Amino acid sequence: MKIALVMPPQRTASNLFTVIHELSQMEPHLLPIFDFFRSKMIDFRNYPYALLLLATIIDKKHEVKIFNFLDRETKIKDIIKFQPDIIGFYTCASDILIWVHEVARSLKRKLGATIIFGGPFVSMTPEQTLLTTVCDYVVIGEAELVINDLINFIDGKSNKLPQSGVAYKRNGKIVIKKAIAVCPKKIPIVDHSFLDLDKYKSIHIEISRGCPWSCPFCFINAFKNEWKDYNYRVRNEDDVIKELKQISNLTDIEKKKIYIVDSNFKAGEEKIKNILLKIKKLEIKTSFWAATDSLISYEILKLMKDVGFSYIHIGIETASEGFLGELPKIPNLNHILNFYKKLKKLRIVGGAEFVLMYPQQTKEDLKRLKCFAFQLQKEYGPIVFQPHLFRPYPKTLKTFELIDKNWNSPQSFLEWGYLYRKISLGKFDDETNFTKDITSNNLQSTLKDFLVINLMGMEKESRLIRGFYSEKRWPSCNN
Ligand code: B12
Ligand code: SF4
Repeated sequence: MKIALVMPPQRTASNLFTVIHELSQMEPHLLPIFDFFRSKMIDFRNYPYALLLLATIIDKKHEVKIFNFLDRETKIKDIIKFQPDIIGFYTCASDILIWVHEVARSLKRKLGATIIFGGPFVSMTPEQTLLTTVCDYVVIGEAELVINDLINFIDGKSNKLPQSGVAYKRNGKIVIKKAIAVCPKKIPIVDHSFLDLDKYKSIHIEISRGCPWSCPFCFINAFKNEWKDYNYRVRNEDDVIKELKQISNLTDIEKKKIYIVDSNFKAGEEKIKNILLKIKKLEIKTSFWAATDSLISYEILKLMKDVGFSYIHIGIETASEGFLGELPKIPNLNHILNFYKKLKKLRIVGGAEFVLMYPQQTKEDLKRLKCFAFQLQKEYGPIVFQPHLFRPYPKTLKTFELIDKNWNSPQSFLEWGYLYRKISLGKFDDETNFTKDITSNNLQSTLKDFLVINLMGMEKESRLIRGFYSEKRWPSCNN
């Protein structure tokens, strides 16, 4: 069979707000000038890792092709030319759901192919997805244990559908078979030769899956609510090493950046430590990048530095007591200060991700967060601050709380897409503003302040834009 795997584009709509937002994150990837910068330096947003993994595990008797719309060169007509029997779409909680809805419908009409959706969003909304899209099968959760049995069934080579991790319609009813978390040994050594690696500056690799924490707004929380054995797992050491060696055989790895896609690259530190020690022995002179949490030890960070990590980011999320109380991963703000202190000592650039427009967040909270960031930048920079906008993910604790407070959650796949589009375009009304205190204008001004705080960090690093900022801008933070 011919199988097309489709990675949707980064987003479907933009306006002045999205440009301000991306500038504040130091990633103005929608600005055409950034395209040049991105293709030459940081194209980490382009790599369709989940689809490479799928292409690796799908039985070799099938012809599989990846259509990666993240790279902006791929066109719908390329899929039509391929004439696939099955089309699999990646989905996540963003406005790309609108794109997936439209493109799947149009391709179903033109080609009559079987449509499969997978990825974190549909894993939490299988029923709604089957009822409100042209999708024939939803793969719930991790695809490793499911995909080949499902394809065999569609191909008519087997009359049994997988017994877990899939949802479909039968005789007018929706059948949902709950997912099973894959054991680390079953996570494959991904075959990166499905892509022309010379075209990419950043290559993705996975070392662990899941997260030991369960922050109430995160997709991990939804996964843990849905299936009991969704735990933190570290991949087999030798598999990781083989995958890295494979990459260095395929391309000049020393000219690449390796982005570790793990949600939290740290826990089970012993296993991670062994992997790091083995990577160190490979003596690859490349730059690694990963997300962790503030509890990581100096010893591991030091080892990461020796291995070649140049950028490590954590979710600082907030600087306010109330929100902090919901996050066991951050015992208190001192842990965050200490984390960046350690990075500074090791000369590793830090990243800080946090959430704006979180339910019940106030203007006062925004101010506290800005001052905290300013202090961090001044003392421990360069740090790249990345403000994210709160989006309710289906089946998380936070979303259940909103529903309890009478929020009308979207009732279809497309409605979720429109909700996320409104948020990313900065359109905050009764449906999208969960703070009740912060307006779109407050938010924009906060984003601009974070751009300045980020530029302060660049100045520390490059001394290029001296004078652009002034501490006078932050009188209340200097007391
Ligand atoms: C790398 C990454 C990106 C990259 C690359 C795009 C991508 N989607 O891979 C970039 C930077 C572009 C990106 C952008 C965004 N991302 Co992102 N991203 C990640 C990250 C860190 C790793 C993804 C990954 O490769 N995981 C490893 C693979 C193996 O796991 P997986 O993707 O879940 O795939 C497995 C299954 O889901 C399934 N599967 C996946 N796809 C498919 C498709 C089919 C057909 C089938 C059958 C099965 C299947 O099989 C795979 C193997 O088991 C995850 C967090 C995480 N650790 O997963 C966030 C994450 C996926 N991103 C997220 C979000 C919200 C976004 C953005 C909307 C952010 C923004 N505001 O712009 C955009 C959306 C753009 C887009 N088109 O995807 C959320 C999604 C939440 C949710 N509930 O849906 C996550 C979970 C982060 C988080 N903590 O909230 N992202
Ligand atoms: S620590 Fe990060 S990845 Fe883990 S549950 Fe919290 S937000 Fe999600």
